[in-house]
Amino acid sequence: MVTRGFTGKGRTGGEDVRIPPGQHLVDDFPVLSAGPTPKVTPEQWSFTLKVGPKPVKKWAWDEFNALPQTKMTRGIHCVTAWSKLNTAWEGVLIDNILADAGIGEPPTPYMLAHSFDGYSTNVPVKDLTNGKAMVALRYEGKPLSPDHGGLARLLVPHLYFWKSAKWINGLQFTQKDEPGFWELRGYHIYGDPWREQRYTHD
Ligand SMILES: Nc1nc2c(c(=O)[nH]1)N[C@H]1C(S)=C(S)[C@@H](COP(=O)(O)O)O[C@H]1N2
Ligand SMILES: [Mo]
Repeated sequence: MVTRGFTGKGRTGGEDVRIPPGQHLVDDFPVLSAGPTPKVTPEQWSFTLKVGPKPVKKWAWDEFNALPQTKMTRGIHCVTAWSKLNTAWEGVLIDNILADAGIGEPPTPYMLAHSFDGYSTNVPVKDLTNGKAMVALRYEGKPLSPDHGGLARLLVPHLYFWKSAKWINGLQFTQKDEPGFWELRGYHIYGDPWREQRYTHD
């Protein structure tokens, strides 16, 4: 399978240069974590795809890195009101993870992302597929730093950045839209920055 994202073409590469309502631009890259940064070595790292409770495929670090890699340059929008445009990422599209697991039609409409720090977040499958999201392995040409989710993080750039789970270790198909860490603590179940879906009742 050949997939290709936007490859650093900046403003002609399909990047949306608007900023969602209530957001301001920052030049630095803030770190926001609910707890300490987990230490995960390549030897300890693995990624598990589950359908409900049932594991369907598990990749070791080397196996995961052998999957097709795609570049994606996008704006990111944190619910604490900072945005950053044209951030350049590289990693494995969720489409390519599902394809490698032999999953054609998604078995359920929702997914939960799980992380090494116990964090989780829910995203509809349609927001993860068709080139919309990836498990990012590189940022601005370099391996992800530990504070920003290295070795690997989810990147769902069109939703608020809490949906982009750092230190991801798996994706799970769920029958229902099951709230994750922040969604259980008052944040919006979907989190569209363009509609300012910050909190549960927004
Ligand atoms: N595993 C995990 N992922 C996480 C978080 C976290 O605490 N743990 N925080 C989320 C929040 S609220 C935001 S805004 C972004 C911040 O990512 P950054 O630290 O790379 O800016 O990560 C998200 N992913
Ligand atoms: Mo956040």
